[in-house]
Amino acid sequence: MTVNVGIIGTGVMGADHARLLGGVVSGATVGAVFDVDRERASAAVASIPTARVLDDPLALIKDADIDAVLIASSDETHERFVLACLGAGKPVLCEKPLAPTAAACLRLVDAEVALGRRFVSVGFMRRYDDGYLELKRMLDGGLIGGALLLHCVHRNVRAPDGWPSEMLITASAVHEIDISRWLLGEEIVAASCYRPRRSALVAEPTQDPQFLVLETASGVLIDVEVFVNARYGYEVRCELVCEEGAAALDEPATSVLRRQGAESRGVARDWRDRFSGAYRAELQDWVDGIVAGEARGASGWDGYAAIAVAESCVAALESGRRTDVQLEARPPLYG
Ligand code: ISE
Repeated sequence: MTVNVGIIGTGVMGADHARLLGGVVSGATVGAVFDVDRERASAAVASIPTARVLDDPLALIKDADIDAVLIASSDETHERFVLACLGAGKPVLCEKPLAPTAAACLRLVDAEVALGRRFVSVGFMRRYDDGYLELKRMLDGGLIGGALLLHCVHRNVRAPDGWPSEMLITASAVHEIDISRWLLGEEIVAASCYRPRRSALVAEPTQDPQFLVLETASGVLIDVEVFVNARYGYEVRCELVCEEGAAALDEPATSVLRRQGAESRGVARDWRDRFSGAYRAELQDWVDGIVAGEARGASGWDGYAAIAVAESCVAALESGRRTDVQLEARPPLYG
């Protein structure tokens, strides 16, 4: 079976997914695309002969030739499109965030639960990164004892001027929120957010960098430095400190240059560069799951929980106080 995918939104991420689904991922093809900018949609599939450019995203979802849908449009459109996919009974991979608020995510979780099976996957691609997978194998294999602390760093080269301060949490640190829940296998129950001195290179009023402290149900402490105007490159670090050892992500494999008495290596420019393997593996697993009749990867529940924690971080940023995370009870559908 070849999975015929429809893509909604062909900006940076949607176009990259189209390239992978149209030529790299096995067992898939791109059947149709939609973007508010029709020319951008055409350009994204210029080398994919099977792809039609449609003018109506809801018609794309309902199209009888489309087996599954990938949503990479702007965040505020996600809820409507995911709901339409659920209505059509089609598997859907939605870029993060599943929806912009926890309340909206919960509506999607409820709609999926009412159908009695999982259709929704959320694009938390770090779960497919070799480094994170190895950390999880070490922890779950009991190699280094129980987890105590998790130190995380998330740096981008530059964010657009005027980025609201909460975007550092909802667009960037939300990846650390998801990967911590996945790695540690438990929920985050409270969040604090500190405001270090603002970088003088960043336009007001963005608070950049920020420092988050998250607490899990069993008491593991997670600290996250998020700095979206670090200028020098894109960097993600993660160190897990356990009772009998510590394990950290290594530098992704690159070459070292030795020249004029100095040694240097490249730094990724952005997340597509750093996580290219993870994006590919995520799409392949999504497609293989569709063929096998199951939804894989981060679930609708994971999408909801990540945004619920992010909302507590934003509240902590605004109030300066430690904030409890409000989570509903997890429905049995999500294990
Ligand atoms: C971006 O939107 C992403 O999703 C990247 O994975 C993340 O690292 C970056 O900070 C975000 O801005």
